[in-house]
Order: sequence, then C-alpha cells, then structure tokens
Amino acid sequence: MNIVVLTGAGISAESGVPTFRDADGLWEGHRVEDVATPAAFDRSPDVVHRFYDERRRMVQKVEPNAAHSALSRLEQMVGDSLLVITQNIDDLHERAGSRRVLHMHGELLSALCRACDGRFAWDDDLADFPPCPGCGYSELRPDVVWFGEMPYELDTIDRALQKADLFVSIGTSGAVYPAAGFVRAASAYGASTLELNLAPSEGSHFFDETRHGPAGTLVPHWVDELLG
Ligand code: BJW
Ligand code: ZN
Repeated sequence: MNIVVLTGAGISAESGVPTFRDADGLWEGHRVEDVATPAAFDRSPDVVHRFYDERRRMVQKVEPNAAHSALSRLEQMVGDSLLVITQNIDDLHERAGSRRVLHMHGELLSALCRACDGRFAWDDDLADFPPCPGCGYSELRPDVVWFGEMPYELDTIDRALQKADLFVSIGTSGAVYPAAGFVRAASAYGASTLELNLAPSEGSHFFDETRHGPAGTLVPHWVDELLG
C-alpha cells in the first residue's frame, strides 16, 4: 500500500514551533501574503533576513515530537511505500529519523543564491549578507518558497499522488495552494483520504475521514492502528 503524508505547521506545534494562522501564530498582526513574498524581501531584505535568522536559531533548539517519531517508525516498517511531503521548513522529520521527505516550501537550514541559483546547507545568520560559497556574490536569501514562487518537487509529488492508495494530511489549515489541492488530486487518482488536525481545516469536507485533536496523540494512534 502506497501512503503519501502531507504535513504542515501543526505537526511541529507541540515541539514549540509556532504555526502561521493560529491565534498565537507566527504572522499574527501581519498579513501572511505581505510578509512571505519576493517583493517584501526586495523592499526590506534586512527585516526578512532577521525574521528567518531568528526562526533558524529557534529551530535548532527544538526537538521532534511524538508525531514526527511515529511517521519515522512507520517508514521503518513500510520503507519506500511511505512518502512524507512537508510544507514545513524545519528539519524535525529528518531529526526524528524519516528519510523519504520532500520539502515543498524549502528549508530553513539552506540558503539559495540569487546570483548563481546554488543551494547551500546553512545553519548561520544571513542578515550580515555573507558571500555565496559558490560564486562569491553576497546574494544569499532564505531557501524558502514565498507566495508567487513555484514550490519544489511538484512533478515528483504528482507522480506520488497518482500511485497513492492512502493520502493523509496532518496539521495543515488547507489555506495555501497547491498543497491544499492535493487531497482532491489524490481522491481523483483513487486514494482514500484522511485528515488528522487539531480543528477542521478549510478543506475538511474533501476528506473521506477526519479526526480532530493534537498531532502528538492522533498520529501515533493512527500509526499503531495501521501497523496492527
Ligand atoms: C495542529 C496543532 C497540533 C495546530 N496538532 N494540528 C488558488 C489556486 C492555486 C494557487 C493559488 C490560488 N490562490 C492563490 C494562489 C497562490 C498562492 C496561495 O495559495 N495563496 C493563498 C493565500 C490562497 N500560492 C502560491 O503562491 C504558491 N505557489 C504557487 O502557487 O506557484 C504556482 C505558480 C504558477 C505560475 C507562476 C508562479 C507560481 C507558493 C506558496 C508558498 C507558501 N509559503 C509559505 C511560507 C514558507 C516560508 C516560511 O515558512 O516562512 O509556506 S506561507 C505558509 O503557509 C508556509 C506554510 O508551509 C504554508 C501552509 O501553512 P500551514 O502549514 O497549513 O500552517 P497554518 O498555520 O496555516 O495551519 C496550521 C494548522 O495546524 C491549523 O489548521 C491548526 O488547527 C493545526 N494545528 N496545532 C495538529 N498540535
Ligand atoms: Zn552564488
């Protein structure tokens, strides 16, 4: 059975990483669409760098939670039959042991050079405009996908959705496309669909089954159930 799991900010919430759109979310008081855009970076690169530098430091201090660990345990049991697609830019899936993870919205611990298009592992600040390890120009930006930019790995994702028997969405509000459309694509390709989220998402009604509660409880239960 091929399983595709889509994760969002809610899966990392219990690790202490703020979500985007909840009451205490990251962009409370800001319109997400105003902050996470290439235009915002062009206008005030120092502000945007400081915002991501702070998150890059924070993410290196938090730990994966029971939901990340359960998905890693599932991968150990079913191997290549599981693919995790994450919208998250943290590395908590990898640190919990998952190997088959696609970061469709990029990664905090990576820098992207606007001069040479190189992507480089990066755990340090960018606000002091360090030179690119590839070309030497000081044109590094966070390697994340902002509104209006093309998410990573969409072809691989579509092929995985075509082959999926089960599509599970965990901890995402279903507010951002194309990820919010994966449930309908997976259904149309023939997969069963399950939502595991704290509260009903914007797309809850598209799922065959929905379960509501914290990911740290729901995901281990679902994995136990699946593995019998
Ligand atoms: C818990 C929990 C617990 C809490 N347990 N659960 C219509 C169709 C198609 C596209 C569009 C469209 N209209 C507009 C668009 C374009 C746009 C878009 O979607 N806009 C919307 C506002 C409508 N999309 C794009 O621009 C995308 N690119 C694109 O479409 O390219 C196509 C293209 C074509 C041609 C030319 C060029 C391009 C790119 C989207 C990029 C999104 N980037 C961000 C920022 C990344 C960097 C960063 O992290 O700073 O990605 S925005 C932000 O939202 C981030 C997230 O990955 C993403 C999704 O958020 P997520 O994960 O769902 O978090 P929340 O906070 O919203 O929800 C958390 C959920 O968890 C809640 O439901 C809670 O209840 C729950 N929760 N605690 C379980 N303990
Ligand atoms: Zn470069």
